[in-house]
Amino acid sequence: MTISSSSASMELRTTGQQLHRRSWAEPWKIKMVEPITLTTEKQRTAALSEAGYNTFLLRSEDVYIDLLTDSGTSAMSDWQWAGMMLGDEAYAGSKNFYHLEETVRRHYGYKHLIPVHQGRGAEHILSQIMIRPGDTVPGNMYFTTTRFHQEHAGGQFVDVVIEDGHDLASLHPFKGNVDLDKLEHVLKTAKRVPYISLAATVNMAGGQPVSMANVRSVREICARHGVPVMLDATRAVENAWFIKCREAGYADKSCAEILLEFCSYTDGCTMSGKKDPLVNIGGWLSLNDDTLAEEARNMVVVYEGLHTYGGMAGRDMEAMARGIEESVQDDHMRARIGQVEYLGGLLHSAGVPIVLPIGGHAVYLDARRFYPDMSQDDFPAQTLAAEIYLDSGVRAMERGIVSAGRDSKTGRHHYPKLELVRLTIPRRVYTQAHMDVVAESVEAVFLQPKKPCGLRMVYEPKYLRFFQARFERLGP
Ligand code: PM9
Repeated sequence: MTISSSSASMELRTTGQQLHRRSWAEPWKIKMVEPITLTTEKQRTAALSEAGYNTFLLRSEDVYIDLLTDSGTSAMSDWQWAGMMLGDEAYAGSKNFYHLEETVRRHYGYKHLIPVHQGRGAEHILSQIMIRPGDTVPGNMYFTTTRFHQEHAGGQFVDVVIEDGHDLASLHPFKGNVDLDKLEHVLKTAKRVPYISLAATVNMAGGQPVSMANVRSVREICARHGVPVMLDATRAVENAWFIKCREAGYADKSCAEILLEFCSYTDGCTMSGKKDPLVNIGGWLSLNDDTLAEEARNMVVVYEGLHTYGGMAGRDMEAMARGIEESVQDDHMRARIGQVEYLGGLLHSAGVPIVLPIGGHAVYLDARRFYPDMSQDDFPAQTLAAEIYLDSGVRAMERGIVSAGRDSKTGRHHYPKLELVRLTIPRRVYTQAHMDVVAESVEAVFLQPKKPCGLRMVYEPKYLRFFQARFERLGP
């Protein structure tokens, strides 16, 4: 197994046996543009202060290059936009629903499709129908909304990711893998485990993938214990690309084939259509079990909408069906992950501390190494995201102690090992030149001679605090 995956350039052996570097390019050209403007430092200082030093609270018109998230920020293709015009906006039984159902079955392989407005809608329904108070839900590292819904339903999340997933120095090619011993232990000792929550890729570990060998073993172990495997398939196509590039025996398979095999080891999935499937809104819950699917359909009408639209317009379902077809193309994935690697490569060669291997949807900065003297209680990653915005108008996202929130029982902060800032790349939106600008800004912040003192939280919302918390600067 090698760590090399798609790189910003590939090597071709010519007839003269000389090695020449050849670049890849995106498999699309630009038909419509959206202007963005660079603000002054004075404007950014005012905007950040008004936003309480939380990049989620900035107005997008005050942002130059928006790397807050890859969620719902993709550019749709002309084929997807054409599909929008074919929206069948019937309340019940829209033909776009049946197209989406058929597409999800063909590419993800699950029997039942319950549409929802976005990923957390699916997490809510899954948690409510499967988790009982006192249950334990093992997972390969927490995700904010996923853990929230598990705990809200009375469950307790237990992290069973391999130790490498928490280790910034590890170059393990599949840092998202489940530690099979930890999983066995939970399955043997917990009172009741409703399912294992398996994410591919693992967002909070740095967009790190899970290997096919690992999901196969997870399946075998869970089957022995009679416990279903529920996949967070939000970025499972990106995961498939990493398997193709890094796992023996998969180089000649397509992303689509790998995705289908991966999902075949799981019993259902939650999906935020705002990521891999290349749309601005939408999601679904898939289940193979008929009884569970019936329960989910009963519930979706209460919280999302009828079971043939689940909060989406017909045109949104059509755009998502078409987005899925485009997302599983190898050429798309090569360029998508190639762009993330391009940015990561620039930063790494400039000596900026990032999570390695470079992940699927984002480059993650190690905030502790930007500010080695800052206590985690002073929010280093939140501070770093604010400093990057001040420097250049680039918007990033905190993925450290603020995102980790508080223990629902003790009320104390969770102290995650990883204190990261995420530079998340929207799909098909920015060019390589934008990535150059981002890298220069982050490097400038890394080299700043005068370091900030950190932040103090002055408003903390009850749930998922990272979205709306407000801060003030410590020190001058
Ligand atoms: N992820 C992200 O920026 C959206 C905002 S942060 C909560 O990474 C996974 C792996 C996600 C995810 C959202 C959801 C929830 C579930 N699983 O945002 O509700 O990365 O569509 O999906 C964000 P929705």
